[in-house]
Amino acid sequence: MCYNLVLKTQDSRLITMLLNKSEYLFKQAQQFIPGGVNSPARAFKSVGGIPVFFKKAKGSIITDEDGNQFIDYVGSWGPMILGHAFPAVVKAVQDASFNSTSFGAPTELEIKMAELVQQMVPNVERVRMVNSGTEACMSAIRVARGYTGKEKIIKFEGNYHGHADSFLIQAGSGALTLGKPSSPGVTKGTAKDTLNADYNDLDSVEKLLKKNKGKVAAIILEPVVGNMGCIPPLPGFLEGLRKLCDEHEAVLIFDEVMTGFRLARGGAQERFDVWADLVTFGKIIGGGLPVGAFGGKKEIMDVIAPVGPVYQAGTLSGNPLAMSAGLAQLSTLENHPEYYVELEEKSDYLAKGLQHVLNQHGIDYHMNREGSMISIFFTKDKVTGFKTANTTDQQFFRLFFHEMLKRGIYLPPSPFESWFLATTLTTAMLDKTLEAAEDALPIAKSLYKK
Ligand code: KE4
Repeated sequence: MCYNLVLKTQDSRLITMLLNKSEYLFKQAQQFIPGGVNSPARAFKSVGGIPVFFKKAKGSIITDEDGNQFIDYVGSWGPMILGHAFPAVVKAVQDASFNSTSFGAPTELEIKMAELVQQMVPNVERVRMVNSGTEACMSAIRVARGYTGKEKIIKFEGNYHGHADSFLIQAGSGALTLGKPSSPGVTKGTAKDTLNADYNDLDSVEKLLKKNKGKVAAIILEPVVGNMGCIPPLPGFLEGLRKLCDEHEAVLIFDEVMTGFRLARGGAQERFDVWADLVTFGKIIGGGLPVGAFGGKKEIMDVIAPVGPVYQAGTLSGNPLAMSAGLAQLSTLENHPEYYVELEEKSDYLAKGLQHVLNQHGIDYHMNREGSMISIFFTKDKVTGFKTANTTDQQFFRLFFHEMLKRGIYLPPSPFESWFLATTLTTAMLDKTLEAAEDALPIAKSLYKK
């Protein structure tokens, strides 16, 4: 259904434009919201065109405002591991909402959530709920600074830990997508305490540690990167960071906002058997509602108010609605370990199918997959870090993205984002995705301008 829009122009001529609803809504949105979006990652800036406005979703099918349906590989950027509108999550939110949506006071639900997180991730001896991954990560580095009395942090170029000032220096995700990995507005005073190493390069970390001897409070990383596109750790990388943190008395922080409860019930820590000092969570832990969390060793976490002097707070932290949604999702994952086996099989099926299609069409590509996180980089290089991720052909990605969108496949609108699979993807949906790729790739090739 096209959406008739009557626009008034300065000379009072009326222009009737046949626009689809997303185009109309995008024009409307830009009159009230910067860039028409509440997060730049949704703006389609790197792929061009109009961001699709969605009105509903169920399982792995998402429906836009014109009623067009898509197979969803964004999944709200990770939370929807059980698919959209998962019945137990919906019921939990409905039931909780009748008892008020927030008290600003402690509830039993928060204890249940903390207990379940500890059960699934055993080295989280203490955990604090917050409202986003950004809050979780910024709180974790404050705790590390408060605990060690040191000021510098080491992060990795192209890793994204949310939009707190300390992280917006050579960041990934939307910052990288927009070609602005370092943001104006971050003061020199802040930036000087953020050191950037190269992902999968232990030497670059050791150099920074030696150059800043005794000054590094923490090393924070995505144990499997999703925000440069999916980039897994090379063998020994995580183990090497663990060793360096022990040697230099720095806090090792795994940002598992994406990987937590996705790569295994115990996240990347369990999958790679490398255990950080602090871990941050988001996305899946909230079942799609605004929840973040950070936790780890009691000795470290007890520096936080009201136990210790490091201040951290939040009006809506641990609110009953978000806790109910998160508990419904996490307990389903905890009680159904077979879901992780199923996700692995579906991801392997999709990856192998895509590789077959890409090879058939003689496309230069490198595919990274870790569990249900997948990315295709259109490059001859093996993508293991920021530099090689940036060799991806962004024009070809743009063409591929839109040809897939036309065929009802909704991929993350950026070459620097991971695809996320859900348990609700059926073989038929995976096959439809492969058929779409079969059509889309030669067309993208034909449209590509060298
Ligand atoms: P939020 O503040 O967006 O909840 O979480 C920040 C964050 C922290 N750490 C990791 C590893 C993350 O992936 C994120 C957020 N991820 C992006 C997607 N790449 C969120 C999408 C967006 O910004 O709209």
